[in-house]
Amino acid sequence: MKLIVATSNPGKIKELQDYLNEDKWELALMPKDIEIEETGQTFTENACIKASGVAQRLGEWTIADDSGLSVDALDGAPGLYSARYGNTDQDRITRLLRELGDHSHRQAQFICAIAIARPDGTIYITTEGICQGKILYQPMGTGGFGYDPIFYVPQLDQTFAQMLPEVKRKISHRGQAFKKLLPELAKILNI
Ligand code: ITT
Repeated sequence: MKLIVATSNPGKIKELQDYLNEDKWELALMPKDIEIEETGQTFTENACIKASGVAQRLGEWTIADDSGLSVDALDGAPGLYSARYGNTDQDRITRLLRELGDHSHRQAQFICAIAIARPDGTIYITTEGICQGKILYQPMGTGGFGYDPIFYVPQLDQTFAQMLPEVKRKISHRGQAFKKLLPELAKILNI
């Protein structure tokens, strides 16, 4: 069955494809000229806005991901504004490290909301996943994307950018969201 992947973030495209390739989906990227304004107050609302908007325009099942990094000592910033925190991944990391400075409390959470919309734009399901970690004082690792080089997971003694992709895939916020989603995806394939 055809499923449109409604994101223009190359890092997310890669990870979403990795999760979904295990199923029998015919994945397609959304056309580059579709722009959807993220006006929601939560990650889940924004994931729904993106999935629903793209599904309606294309008349196809659509999956969208809204995610971000919430830093305790910055009162949850950048949070919903994680993508709008700077122009490039490098800018966003530099700004976050500057604003956090040498604050000793470095706890942070990555949050991921996934929404799947039916071809008529109505929402079929949403799930959310969270991954706890700490913000390093400087980036480490070259893998992954976005804020991965500064997000350290104490249990594995590695940043997301130092992990093998399959390890990040299992433990990340996106991995937690997909764990809840997979049984539902199987149901859609049988509709
Ligand atoms: P789309 O809306 O087109 O999907 P986006 O990059 O604008 O792309 P979001 O609004 O959801 O997506 O913003 C998410 C931000 O959080 C963005 O800056 C990402 O790089 C970052 N982010 C999300 N998941 C991440 C992950 O697993 N590792 C590192 N950074 C991540």
